[in-house]
Amino acid sequence: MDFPILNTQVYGHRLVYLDNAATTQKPRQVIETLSDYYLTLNSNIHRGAHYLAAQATERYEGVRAKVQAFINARSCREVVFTRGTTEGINLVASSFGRGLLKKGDEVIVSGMEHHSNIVPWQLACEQAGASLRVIPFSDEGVLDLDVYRSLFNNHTRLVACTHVSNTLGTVNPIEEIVAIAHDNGVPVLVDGAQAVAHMIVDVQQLGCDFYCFSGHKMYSPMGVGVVYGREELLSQLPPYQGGGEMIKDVTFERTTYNELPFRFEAGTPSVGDVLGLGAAIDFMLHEGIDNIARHEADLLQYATGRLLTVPGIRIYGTAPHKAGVISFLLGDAHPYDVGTLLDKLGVAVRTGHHCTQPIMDRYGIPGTVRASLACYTTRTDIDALVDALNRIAPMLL
Ligand code: 7TS
Repeated sequence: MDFPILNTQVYGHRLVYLDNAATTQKPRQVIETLSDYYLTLNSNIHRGAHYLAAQATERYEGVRAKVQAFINARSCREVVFTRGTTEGINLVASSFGRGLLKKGDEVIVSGMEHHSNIVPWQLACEQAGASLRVIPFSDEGVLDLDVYRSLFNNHTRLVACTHVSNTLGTVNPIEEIVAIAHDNGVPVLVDGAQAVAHMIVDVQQLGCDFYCFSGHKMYSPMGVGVVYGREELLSQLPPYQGGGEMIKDVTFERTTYNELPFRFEAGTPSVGDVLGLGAAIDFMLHEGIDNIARHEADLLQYATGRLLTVPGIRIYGTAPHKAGVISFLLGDAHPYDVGTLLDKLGVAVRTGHHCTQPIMDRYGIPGTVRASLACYTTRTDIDALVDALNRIAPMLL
């Protein structure tokens, strides 16, 4: 593994990067793929008659096939490139809202969603005259599936739920959540932003209808993401954005739309970033997703145990099935103060509400300090975090 940025020095300390839920760092082969693209291949895709355009198109479509295999979609038609999870959920919410939501309908979301899996649904509901229902969760950060079951009625049109909480680390039982929704004839969108870098994601096994994720949280460049959409459902949705590439024929009277997945890819995509995503998938497959998952599970257990030795610490998110995200508070200290002091010691964490304000309201706290893991995180990094916390705790408690 070669992540050049991890050799950075911060205020005279070795960088200890524990903000992987915000974005992961990039391995050398991803960075080189991106620069090689601009050095040797740059051209627009799907339209040029020339050599470079043909090469770039082939490579771009090659990554689509790679993504299809990576998440086990049935066909490349089910893989739409976006700019990230946020754009992906907006795409589905906007198209689904216009196509399939009516006045009085209901959309179920969980109480632990990132704002990007709440606000697009609020916007869609507002337009349609529909409303949101919310699945509550326990103090440990586990969704209440009994309440979830009781939320369904004849007006329920869609369930939107995160695979892994970016704040609590909870891995939600998506297969069960999908099975319950499907028993009620309702499709499910899964926000996979925090899952794809950490576990094998098989959309057919999960059974979900939509699955959205960002490349930049799985070692790829920023600016690329994916919507998986089950073909039967995706083909029923109206286009999200209008423009080049998404059409078959345009006259001033009438436009016919392109086939899947191009119908949802208006305009010039971020070709270099898509190729970078392909390199990131190669990197993950080379490392072995199971190996990554095992490494992070071991580290999560180690980190949780060590953090609990720090005086005054409280961990938020203690579900039995967690990914490598640890949110905590130190006594009554403001999370921002803890984060700032950790930074001065070279330890990069995120502080605040992590774009999950309803979770903070649920616990009655302003925010947390969050350490999040990746495949390159080591026990030495965790020790550095714990040592730094032990140094700053006396200043804050
Ligand atoms: N959904 C989840 C669960 C997320 O964690 C994030 C980003 C998003 C959606 C949005 O992804 P984007 O790539 O479109 O921005 N989460 C975080 C985070 O936890 N810290 O910074 C960004």
